[in-house]
Amino acid sequence: MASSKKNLSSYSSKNISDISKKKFAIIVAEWNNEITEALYTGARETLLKYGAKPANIIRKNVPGSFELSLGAQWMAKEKKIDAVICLGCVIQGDTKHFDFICQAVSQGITNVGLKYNKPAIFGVLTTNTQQQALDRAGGKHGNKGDEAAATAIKMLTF
Ligand code: DLZ
Repeated sequence: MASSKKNLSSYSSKNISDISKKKFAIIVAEWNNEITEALYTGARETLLKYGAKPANIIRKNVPGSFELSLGAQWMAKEKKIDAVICLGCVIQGDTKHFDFICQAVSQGITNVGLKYNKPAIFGVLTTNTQQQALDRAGGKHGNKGDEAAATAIKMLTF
């Protein structure tokens, strides 16, 4: 499993450009909110650490991960927004919901980035168990929100 070989938060901070004037939208799914709040904290702290201004970080909530795509689209179409970071957590249950949500949100976020020509980051955990999600939301495998923010910054440095 990739995350057991590499801590998700161990990214290089080399060659990061000035992001003090960049504006970020962070869209947070409310499902599994214990996890998604931890992802949000990680993402926000990473943006601030690399020089983003608090006023330039706009947070929006959506009910579940399925709604992240539309939330991302609404924010990405705003000219002032430079990058959109989508945070969610989908945990496998007894039904096929997991597959439909994961497929829809990954495709939806991809489409938003391509349509608006700006980074739209997939910071969605897709795990078999809650423990696996906790491990990736500030646990032993780092914080995927942190990594999502770092990815947005790196794409703006492209
Ligand atoms: C319905 C549902 C289920 C079963 N599981 C999750 C989940 O694990 N993570 C998540 O973010 N959202 C879940 N949802 C809600 C859907 O994302 C969506 O909000 C509803 O299907 C309404 O469109």
